[in-house]
Amino acid sequence: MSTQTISVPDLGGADNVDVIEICVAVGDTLEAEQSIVVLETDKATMEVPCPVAGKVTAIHIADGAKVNEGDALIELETVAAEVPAVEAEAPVSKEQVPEPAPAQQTPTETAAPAASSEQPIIVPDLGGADNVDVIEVCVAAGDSVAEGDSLFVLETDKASMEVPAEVAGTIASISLAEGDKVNQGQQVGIILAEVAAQPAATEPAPGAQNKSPEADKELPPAPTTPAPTAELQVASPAPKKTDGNIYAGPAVRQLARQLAVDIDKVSATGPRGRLTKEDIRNFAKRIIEDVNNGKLSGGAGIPKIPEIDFSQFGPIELEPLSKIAKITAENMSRNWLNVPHVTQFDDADITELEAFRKSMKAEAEKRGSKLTPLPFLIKAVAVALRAEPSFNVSLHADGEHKVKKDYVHIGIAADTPRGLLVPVIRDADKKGLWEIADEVNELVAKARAGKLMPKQMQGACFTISSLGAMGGKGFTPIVNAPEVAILGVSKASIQPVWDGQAFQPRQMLPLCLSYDHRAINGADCGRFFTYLVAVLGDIRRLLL
Ligand code: CAO
Repeated sequence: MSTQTISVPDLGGADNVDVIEICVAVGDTLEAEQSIVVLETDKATMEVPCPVAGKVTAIHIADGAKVNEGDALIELETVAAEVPAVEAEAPVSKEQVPEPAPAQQTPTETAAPAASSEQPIIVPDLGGADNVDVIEVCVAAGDSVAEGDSLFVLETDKASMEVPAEVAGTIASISLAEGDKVNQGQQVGIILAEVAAQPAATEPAPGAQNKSPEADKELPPAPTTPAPTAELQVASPAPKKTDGNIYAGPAVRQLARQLAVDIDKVSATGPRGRLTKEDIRNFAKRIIEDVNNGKLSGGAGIPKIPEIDFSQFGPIELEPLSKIAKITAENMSRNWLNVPHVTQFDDADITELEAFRKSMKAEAEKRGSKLTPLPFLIKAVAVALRAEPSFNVSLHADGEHKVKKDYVHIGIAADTPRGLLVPVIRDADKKGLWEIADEVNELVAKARAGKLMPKQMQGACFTISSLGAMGGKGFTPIVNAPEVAILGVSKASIQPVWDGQAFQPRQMLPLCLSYDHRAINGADCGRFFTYLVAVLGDIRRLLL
């Protein structure tokens, strides 16, 4: 047994390289080639594998530290006979990490591209790795690229690398897709080079761009420089972050793939905005928790509505959505996707109700009030909720319980200049029609003046959405979860109603009752709705 110090290998001239992940802990038993740390420069990430098997007895670096070639990484207790000259040999996978293309390390100046400005896009030297995964294609035919812009990203088990454009120009073709596998020397596209802008283009490296696959075979043997050098050099001289704006090392990507996590959606907490394995695990954990808590259900995987440039069809103007409109849109989508809706329709005969209401008009004016059909509806719904309490519930977030409510608060959908607001009439079952009418008028006026307090919009058991003043024969309102039902009110009109002997002209009010079928079944709805229609048909029942 002896103790060996494993140090940072040749970094190809890069200084102060970030340690983005330490893959081992004291006491770990490592196999040869097992990753010790992940390092990252602006241009590439790399894993440093352990050259020999052994047991970690000390770690000399911390996550986020900066290291240089030769810095001690770990102490390893090894069997003496197996120990190679650890620091002399680069502790890097020789197969999987791309090795440098010598000419890329020292680009040579050449003349501008010749008459034909077509430049093939060639897979560069991959250090002997075969069938390397294309994990991202950053360009499409027709795209303009600057010299050094990333064209595509490759990944082996140990490293990821961005392949840059050797010349500025336009992508004439790119025959790559995410998930393809490529090999060194393979032509994968063509760039139409900007001839004038290329007075001194970089000579394509042997084994890199502008070179036929055959030419690769004549390459000098891969230098003994360790793979990290290769990777750092092969990467783009002016790289973009991969995956949108996210840096993610190969180990992190691999974990993300295993957990089916889309790394574009994960917030990075690592140094310089880098994703860590912990970020991926936390993201996956949060999703699982949300699913278990019922916060995340339907909606996942629903294809997005495509973005369209409407100006191609005619003149347009962009108007920002108000905050209320955005919240409403979010709530509507959430409720629409989560709640299995059923909407039942019926007409209430409000002939007598209307006769009574009209008879009270003068008195209402005297009181400085206004009596529309709405206060009658609020009162009737409140009474019906008491009579049929199966509607006065919410589903508990734990998915195991119903919350039965011993209070009756009714929300009123109000159209305001800022958007839809729903003030709440508290304890509507205990209030008289005048009180309800006054409260509605006051709350709606406040809503339209933007003066409603959040508390005045909370706690509703049930919502009424009245479009009666505007018209329409019926609609299917969306339940305002966690409430379980909503009443839509359309425009009353005189209809011929058969009384058994003749048609009578009756004032009929079309009603639409949407309910959450998880909480309420059809029979409950039938009872509640019949009761409500009966109360509206004979408002003396409000007294019972
Ligand atoms: N049938 C026929 N006439 C009706 C009616 C009905 N169902 N409901 C109201 N009316 C009449 C009223 O009686 C009033 O006429 P009079 O002054 O002659 O009595 C007139 O229409 C205007 O009423 P109103 O709109 O001022 O008052 P309201 O109490 O009926 O409604 C409010 C108040 C706040 C609900 C309503 O103004 C509103 O904003 N409605 C829109 C709700 C909405 O946007 N819902 C959609 C939400 S998404 O599901």
